[in-house]
Order: sequence, then C-alpha cells, then structure tokens
Amino acid sequence: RALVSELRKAIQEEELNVYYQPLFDLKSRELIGAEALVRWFPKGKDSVPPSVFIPIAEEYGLIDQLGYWVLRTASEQLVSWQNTKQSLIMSVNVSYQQFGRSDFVESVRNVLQMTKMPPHSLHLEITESTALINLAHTKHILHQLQMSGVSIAMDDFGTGYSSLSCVKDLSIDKLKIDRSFITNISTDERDAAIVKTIIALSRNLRMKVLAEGVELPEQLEKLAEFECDEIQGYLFSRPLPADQFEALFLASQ
Ligand code: G
Ligand code: G
Ligand code: MN
Ligand code: NA
Repeated sequence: RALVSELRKAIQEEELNVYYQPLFDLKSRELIGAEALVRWFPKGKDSVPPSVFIPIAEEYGLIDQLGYWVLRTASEQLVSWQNTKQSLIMSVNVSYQQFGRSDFVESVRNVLQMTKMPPHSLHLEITESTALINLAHTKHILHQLQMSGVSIAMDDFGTGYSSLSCVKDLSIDKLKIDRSFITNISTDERDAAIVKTIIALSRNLRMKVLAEGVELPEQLEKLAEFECDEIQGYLFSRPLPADQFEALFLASQ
C-alpha cells in the first residue's frame, strides 16, 4: 500500500522515466524507431520494475494518468529525434484500461496535436487479451485510430488464447512475435516452424512483422532466413535513457 501512494506521487511529480529500445529493419539494419518503456527509480531506493508497478497502477486507477504521461513524453521525444531522422516511429504500450476508456481516441489525438507528432509516426501496442475484452469496441477504436493515421501493433503475439481470431477480425498493422517463440528458434524446430508460419501469416495478410527479444546472433540468422521485417532485443540494445539512445543511435546520422 505504501508503494501505491509512492507511485501516485511519482506520477504526479513526473518522477518516472521513459526508456527507449531501438527497433531495426532486419535487412538494412537501419534504425526505424523505438519502443517506449516506462521506468521508476524512487529516490534513494532500488528501482521498481514495470512488471511490479504497472499492475499496481492498473489496480489502483493510476494507469490512465501514467499511460497518458508516457504517450506525451515519448511523442515529444520522437518529434525532437525526427529533426535528425524524419522517418523514425515511436511504439507505445497501451494498457487494457486505457484502451477501454471512452475518451481514449480523443486523448491520443490530443497528444498528437499538442506535440505536433505526425500521426503515421505513432504505433500503439495492444495485447491480444486487451483486444478481445470487447471485440466490437476494439474494432471501432482501431478504425478510429487508423483513420487518424495511427498504426496498431499486436504485442506479445502468439501468447493469447485466440491469436488467429485477433488477426481474422481486426485490422492490425504489425505483429510483434513474443520473445518466448524467439528464445529457442535456432535449436527447437517447433519454435522455428511457428515463427516461420507467423511471418508467412503476416505476409499474406499484408502486416509488418517484428521479432521481440532477439539476444543471439544465431536467432538473428534464423529470422533473416525467414525474412522477418523488423527486430528488437538485447543483441542490439537494452532499453536506454533518451540521451544514451541519441548518443548511440542518432549521433552518427
Ligand atoms: O520494460 P520491461 O520488459 O521491464 O516491461 C515489462 C512490462 O511492462 C512489459 O509487458 C511492458 O509492455 C510493460 N510496460 C512497459 N512500459 C509500459 C507503459 O508505458 N505502459 C504499459 N501499459 N505497459 C508498459
Ligand atoms: O510486453 P512487452 O513486449 O511490451 O515488453 C517488452 C519488454 O521486453 C521490455 O521490458 C524489455 O525490457 C524486454 N526486452 C526487450 N528486449 C529483450 C530481450 O532481448 N530479452 C529479454 N529477456 N527481454 C527483452
Ligand atoms: Mn511492447
Ligand atoms: Na512483448
């Protein structure tokens, strides 16, 4: 409970940080953008991982404010980075509660206007479980977002109970293959077959496809063989503070 009130205070006083993990085109190895990932380093204490504080924020009604702050912060950051490289995109995670709010689309449009972020530079990541809470609502929201120019990525793809229903019924721009399928891709023929099939699925349905959690050169090799579009993972970089991201990935542009 102490953690809840600390988190509430951290959100109000903007003591959270957004870290950025680079996304690359597999073939050209060109930087295509970043995923925004929130971090919390309470003053004088050990950092609290998002796997701990995101569920708390969800449970105690703090996620809307937190999510809006991440979206605004990441959008401002991208607009500044686009001065160096205009084609960059920003991918932002959306929690099921944010997504369920009747003013969600409006809040996204507000941020786009406020930050002057080009809508096509924004990718919103939702999970299968978020998408399936209310399929009719999801269809409607995705349509509205896409009409505004925003792209939709399905996060942790393959881990839900109805992955195929999601791509059948919804308009999705990108599949992010969950890292649990990537981990053993070079040693387990079943995992390799699944990843190859997800990539084929995305081709056939004209979606982009990204592999998450790439840590090893031999995983990358397999993904190249299967012609995956995009890659993300510790092999290239961990999520970084904005200044380090700039120094490592934008300084040479
Ligand atoms: O960055 P890391 O792997 O520790 O993230 C752990 C989990 O927290 C992941 O599922 C990630 O999607 C989630 N997460 C990180 N940042 C955000 C955010 O800004 N909003 C939401 N809703 N989830 C986030
Ligand atoms: O659920 P979501 O895909 O949004 O979560 C992304 C999380 O995955 C982030 O917390 C990020 O820190 C983590 N992550 C990113 N790349 C790797 C990787 O190569 N290996 C592992 N184990 N985690 C990763
Ligand atoms: Mn994600
Ligand atoms: Na994921």
